[in-house]
Amino acid sequence: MSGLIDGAVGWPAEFAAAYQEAGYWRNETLGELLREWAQRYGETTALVSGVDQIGYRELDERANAVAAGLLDRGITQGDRVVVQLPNTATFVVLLFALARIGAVPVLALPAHRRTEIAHLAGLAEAVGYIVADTDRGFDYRDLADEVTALVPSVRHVLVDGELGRFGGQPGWASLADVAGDPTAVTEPVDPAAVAVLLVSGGTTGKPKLISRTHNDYAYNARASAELCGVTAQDRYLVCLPVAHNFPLACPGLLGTLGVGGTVVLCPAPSADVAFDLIERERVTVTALVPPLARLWVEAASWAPADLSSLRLLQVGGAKLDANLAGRIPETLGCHVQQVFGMAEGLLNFTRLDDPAEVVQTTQGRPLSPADEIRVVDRQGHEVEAGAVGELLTRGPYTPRGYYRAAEYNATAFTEDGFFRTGDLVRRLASGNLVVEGRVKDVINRGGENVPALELEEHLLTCPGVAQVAVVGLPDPMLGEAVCAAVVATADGRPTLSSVRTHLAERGLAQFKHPDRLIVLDELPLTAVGKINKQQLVVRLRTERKRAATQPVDPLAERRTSHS
Ligand code: OOB
Repeated sequence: MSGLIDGAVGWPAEFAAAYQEAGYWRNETLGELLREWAQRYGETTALVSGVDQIGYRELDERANAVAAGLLDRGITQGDRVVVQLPNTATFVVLLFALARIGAVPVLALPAHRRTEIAHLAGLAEAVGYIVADTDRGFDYRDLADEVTALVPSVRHVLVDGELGRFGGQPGWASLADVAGDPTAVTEPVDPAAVAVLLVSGGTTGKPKLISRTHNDYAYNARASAELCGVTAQDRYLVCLPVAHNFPLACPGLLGTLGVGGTVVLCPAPSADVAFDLIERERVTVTALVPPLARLWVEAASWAPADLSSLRLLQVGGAKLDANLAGRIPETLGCHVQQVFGMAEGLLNFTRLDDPAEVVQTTQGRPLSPADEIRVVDRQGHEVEAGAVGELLTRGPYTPRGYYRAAEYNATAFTEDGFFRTGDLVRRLASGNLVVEGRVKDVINRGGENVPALELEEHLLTCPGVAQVAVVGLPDPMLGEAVCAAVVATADGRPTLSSVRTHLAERGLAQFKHPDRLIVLDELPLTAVGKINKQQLVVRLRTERKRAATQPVDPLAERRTSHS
């Protein structure tokens, strides 16, 4: 048994004891849980992945064999291994195989590339890197080759599929050859030890890692499943990348397996692929980010599919527009649930029996009775009821620090262990939270503060605007100018003057109106599919520079129209 890995921050003993006492933590590891589920649910289908159907017992056996194979290769308790796999059964087998030997997966997303993977592997001093051979036209073996050159701690590269030109290279193996005698897997794993390292969703700076223990993550999944009423009859579709906390454990894959349901792995979140699977596999629950929810709603109106099995669509990861929330039940024929969560822990959900107004206009309330919430002003004092402030939190599944980030933790957490989420919220009398933006997502326009989310919500009501992201761009006069990047509706032609007129009619103060409006075909997205403002700013700045040096660029004109 070993405690937390070096660099992970746990809970103070008195809190740990209280969480145990209250039954949130049950001294269980993910590896043992799968064994229990296999005993309980036996031949029931646990996973559907392509043409494969895998029962609980078989999943357990596969995880055992791979666990033994990893041990044979010298991967052992406390070792970190970067796992970067698409939504396949292999991901699930590895998650449990690593859990069984107490090794810790660093859950990278398929969209990550050299910069992110080398950073994460280096930060975690990973000993291994597990990839698919190729996926969606990208060769992950070439990436692994680059990463091993950059991060010397990575000694093992395990490939799901063909080794190709790397066959015979020391340290490289095909996962098909990673199997051993399961009786070799004997060393117990500490439930208080780290089960997974999640990648932070923050869009500023380098990604950080969040250590989640077996105890806390098992609770996260179990309590979420209970809140969502997930049972053995449910069939959960993993559309978002499975390595993201939302589809993995909120309740996602782990929550569904815990109750004996079936998890269907979807290779891509697009409506055409997902709708076919929903119809064929009679999917009942799934989770999306708002940009995908919008695409699904649009697709359902022109490409009818049989989605009658779907009972619940969870939407989270970024603010869901109330109007779109209202359209989901009528177009997709299911309940909608808002989920405001974070890899750092805290999860808020609207409840299944909440009135439509709460479901459409709030981001829900905390999952656990032990979640502690504070809404504070810049000085750290609690704001008046209903006022906007920064959300601080601590609780049984919110760790007390980022992994290996002592200096950053000193400001990211209060002295008494509350995590400063950086999210601006209002807490309603009902306890529900309304997200009002990010602390740092405020544009300083000539000394006046323009909260980006507030303006975005107004802009979404303008005729012709389908999607929007508001960012600040450097400006010699104002310091920062307010720039709205919009995607137009099929028949819409929004211009700077049309939206300014509309915003004035809505009574929005003039200083909050955009200084520039740029119409784009699409907005850049993050690895999990949220709008990526960091990338948008880079793109807008580069285009502006190019426009300044090359007055006529017909191609750029065609791609984007500035008004
Ligand atoms: C989820 O996790 P992350 O770690 O990718 O991102 C967390 C951040 C939050 O701090 C917040 O700024 C934003 O994403 N966010 C939302 C939101 N859900 C997340 N902002 C507004 N409304 C929402 N509903 O994104 C995540 C993790 C677990 C479950 C769901 C989402």
